[in-house]
Amino acid sequence: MAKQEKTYDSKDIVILEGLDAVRMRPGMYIGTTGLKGLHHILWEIVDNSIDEISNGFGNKITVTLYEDGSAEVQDDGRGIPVDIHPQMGVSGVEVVFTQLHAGGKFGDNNYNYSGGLHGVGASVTNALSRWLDVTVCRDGKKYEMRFESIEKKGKISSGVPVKHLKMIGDTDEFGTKVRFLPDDRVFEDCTFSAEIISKRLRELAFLNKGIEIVFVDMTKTRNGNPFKQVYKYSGGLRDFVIYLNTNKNIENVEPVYIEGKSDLVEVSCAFQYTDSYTENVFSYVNNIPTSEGGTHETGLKSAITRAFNDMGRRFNIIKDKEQNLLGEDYREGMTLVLAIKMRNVQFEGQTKTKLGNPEIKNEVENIVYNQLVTYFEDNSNKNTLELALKKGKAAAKVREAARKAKEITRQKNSIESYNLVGKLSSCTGKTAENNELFIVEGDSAGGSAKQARDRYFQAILPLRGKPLNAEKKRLAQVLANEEIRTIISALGTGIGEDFDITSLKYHKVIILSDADQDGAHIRAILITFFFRYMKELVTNGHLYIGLPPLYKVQKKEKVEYVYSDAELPGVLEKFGKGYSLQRYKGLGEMNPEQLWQTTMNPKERSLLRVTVDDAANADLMITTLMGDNIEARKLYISEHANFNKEDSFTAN
Ligand code: TSJ
Repeated sequence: MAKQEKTYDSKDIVILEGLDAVRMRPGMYIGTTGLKGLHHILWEIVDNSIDEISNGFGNKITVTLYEDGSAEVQDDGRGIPVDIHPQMGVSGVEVVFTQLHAGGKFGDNNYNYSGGLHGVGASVTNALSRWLDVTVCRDGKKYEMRFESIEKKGKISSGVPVKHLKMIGDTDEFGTKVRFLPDDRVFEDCTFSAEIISKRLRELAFLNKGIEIVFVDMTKTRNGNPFKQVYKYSGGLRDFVIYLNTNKNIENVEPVYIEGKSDLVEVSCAFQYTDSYTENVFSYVNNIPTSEGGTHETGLKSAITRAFNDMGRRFNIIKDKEQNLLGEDYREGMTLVLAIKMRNVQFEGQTKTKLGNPEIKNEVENIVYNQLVTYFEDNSNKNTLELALKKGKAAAKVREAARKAKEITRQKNSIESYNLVGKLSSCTGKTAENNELFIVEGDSAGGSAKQARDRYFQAILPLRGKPLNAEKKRLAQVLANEEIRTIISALGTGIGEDFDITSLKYHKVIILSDADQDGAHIRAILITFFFRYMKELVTNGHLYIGLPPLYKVQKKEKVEYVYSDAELPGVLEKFGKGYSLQRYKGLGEMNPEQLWQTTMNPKERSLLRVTVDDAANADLMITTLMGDNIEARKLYISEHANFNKEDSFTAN
């Protein structure tokens, strides 16, 4: 924390201005005031407890949602310091909640690893809450403090101490408890999502081996008891990989697990082979997902490639005259998770989720390489090496064959010149940034969409059959599918190693399918394809889901479209008696004008952007929906009955 030499008199003013600035521009501190921002203020608090336990103090965190809309985080660490802070003249607790960036750094022995991208500290949570209560148990005593954001004469003062820190009794417990109510004057919707929270808590439990994380949702009861879930993984990333491969066919029973550290970095990683044809790599820095990868991931990949090639030669599985295999050969079918902890993180990339620190590549590479060599020198692990080499060789063979086949087809019938006549109705405008491609299920809806569109910037591609499920096929087979070829050709980007996002002709690619099971399946197939073979289309935020209405309610001239079952009762109530209700079973039932009005007109429509914030969960969902395990798929679909809006990897 920066040294501050304010006089006592000016202190209060400075503090209040600080927190009020957060309320004035919440976006600067938490990104958005939507669902993501709402959860961000919870993660700010959770991160503090994770740090405390990672530093060796305590082992359990409980997160609770209450019926009044508040959330609570409790840990069994040392408790926030309660003594008067020398420079500030107020208790440590007050400093933490009223000073921006005062995120738990009391001296140099306490690492603050989490916090990441917008690591702004607990004061931001306080600033954006109606009220916030803190309880600290420390050295035999229990303390309490309360903050509120109060409106006076039309002006809100944010996060003001209303009960100063007070010792309220004796205790033999240790720890910190923070409960807060997000401010509905700040957030569009103050309802926490149990799904978002439980997913992130599970991920944190995987990433922080051995920590017990309990999630209690008092707003949901089962047989009169609140919903409760305990996440605790003594295997850490080993357990994470097993979890990610839940619905896949695994090929080495025990994941390979590696841990090590240097002065600069702590590394852990785990991988396991499946019979899938794609690689799945997930990486984290200080518990933050790095979906764009970066230097740590590069180092890991070269360590694996080098170790496999070197050990393959040492055990004569790669013969002297044979060539080394490529990294991509070894990674086919591999689920790989990497997590590192380090200081002075530099994030870069489109979405600031790429690790930039150049020194980290070699650090990670050396640690992993040495450990892998040791691992494979052990005779009992030789099976895994043999499996890796066998799979790598098979993948290399296919790669070679595909390369040769491509050279031939390039000359004859390249994807780029694939015949689109009669399918794509392109738009006239030439600015890719403004252009939109609607991929529409079915010819009849496609026809309506063609009539309805604004032909200057909206292009329509109707899909006739079902596109091929890319999850179970290699690229070459995927490319044999006509629907897929049409899409690739329309986008202009090429595919696989030729993929070039800068040639994308439409910066919005919008999937428009019926709001039924079949439509959901087609949508899932398309998302899977883009996710597997055009990942940048997704990571750069170009992929969207169009949301057609489910109902039309009409009374005389008054018409309203309803987009979800949840909204329907409210709308009907508003109409009173004598309305007519139409349920749309498919896009085809709407005339062009209605389709334009409800689904295509940028001024009226709502789109869901497909994001991969949560790449690990997205992958699990895709393997659940598209993989071999039919029971798992049925269960998923029945639990997400209306997965129009509930896709775990879509958000606004
Ligand atoms: F940030 C916060 F206030 F919101 C918050 C902090 C919320 C929650 C739920 C827990 C915590 C927190 C802070 N848990 N544990 C700690 N630990 C400290 O702040 C702490 C304790 C002792 C010492 C020391 O040097 O003795 C240093 C620190 C940073």
